[in-house]
Amino acid sequence: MNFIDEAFLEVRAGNGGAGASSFRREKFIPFGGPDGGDGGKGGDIIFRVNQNKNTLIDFQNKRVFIAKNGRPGSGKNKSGSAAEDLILDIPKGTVVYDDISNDELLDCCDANTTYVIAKGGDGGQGNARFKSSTNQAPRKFTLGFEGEIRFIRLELKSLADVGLVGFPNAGKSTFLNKVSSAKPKIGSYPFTTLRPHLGTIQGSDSSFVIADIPGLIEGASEGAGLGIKFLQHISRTGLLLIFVDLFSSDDLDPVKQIQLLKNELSAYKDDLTQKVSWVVCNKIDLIDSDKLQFHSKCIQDTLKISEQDIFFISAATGEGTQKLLQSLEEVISQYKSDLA
Ligand SMILES: Nc1nc2c(ncn2[C@@H]2O[C@H](COP(=O)(O)OP(=O)(O)OP(=O)(O)O)[C@@H](O)[C@H]2O)c(=O)[nH]1
Ligand SMILES: [Mg+2]
Repeated sequence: MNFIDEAFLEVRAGNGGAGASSFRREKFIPFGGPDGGDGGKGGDIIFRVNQNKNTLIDFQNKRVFIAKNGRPGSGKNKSGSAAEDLILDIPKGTVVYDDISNDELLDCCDANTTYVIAKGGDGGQGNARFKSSTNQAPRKFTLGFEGEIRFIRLELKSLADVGLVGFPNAGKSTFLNKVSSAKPKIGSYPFTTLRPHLGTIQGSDSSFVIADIPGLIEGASEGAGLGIKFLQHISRTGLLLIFVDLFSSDDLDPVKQIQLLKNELSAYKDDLTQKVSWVVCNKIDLIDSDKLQFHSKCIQDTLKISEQDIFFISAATGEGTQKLLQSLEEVISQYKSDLA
């Protein structure tokens, strides 16, 4: 299935039905009086957060959604029936924007919640409502109100706690495969990962979710490689892991990788360098301990990153991953309790 994380829609709620203008006409009852009923309400357009959906693909082809109008009122004081609401299922983590003002309207974090995004118009009043002591036979009635029309942009942002960022081939997917039951594809070629993958880690006391996104390269913020649009999936994580390939070529040494990745993160609209981030140096199984010490010192001295924020692992063998996961569990549960 295709993974679609942005959609543009037009939603049109139903109009209210008109009120009726009618008079009671029965044998032997002269001057029966007005008996026009009210119109029914137009259907609302409702977003329902559906746990089982994980893409906005439903909105890729069909973009205009129109709810039905309310039925008009009729004689004998009969009200018109209200139209059914039109319910649209969206995945958890969808953020809803007004596409004209760009205002954020909703952040749909809770499953099974419903939100009225466009309200149906109320029905008009029938002439029975306008009867008064001075006007016993009013013909007046009102039309129904128009339903709301909105232009909407949907953005799906994964609800992960930890985000992985790194150059292609740094080993992000290998790590997620090793530590969770998620199975993103692994490959020795760049851009193996083409869409975000989420994996749940069961720690000793709590669980947390890690998001693996496609690799970043220099100039991604200007569209190089797969660009930086996937950063939306890590924009609300509590922490980022900057994945570094210790075995890459000299012109892309660990310090250079971190610098370039941070440039791209800062170019994203929310400036993701403001987030807490740790450096994860991967592929320790491929280098000797002198080289490892050397890289560790360079990262600390050049980038002023403290030793406790740097982790050395081998995603392939699993070495060092337990220590990293324990530290993640601690900091994420602290972060969540601060938010609560
Ligand atoms: N020796 C060794 N190889 C590793 C390690 N981690 C990953 N690899 C290899 O590095 C290559 C890239 O790994 P991936 O996990 O696909 O890298 P990625 O960061 O997800 O790459 P993209 O999806 O392209 O961004 C694969 O051939 C892996 O087998 C490691 O710790 N040690
Ligand atoms: Mg990958």
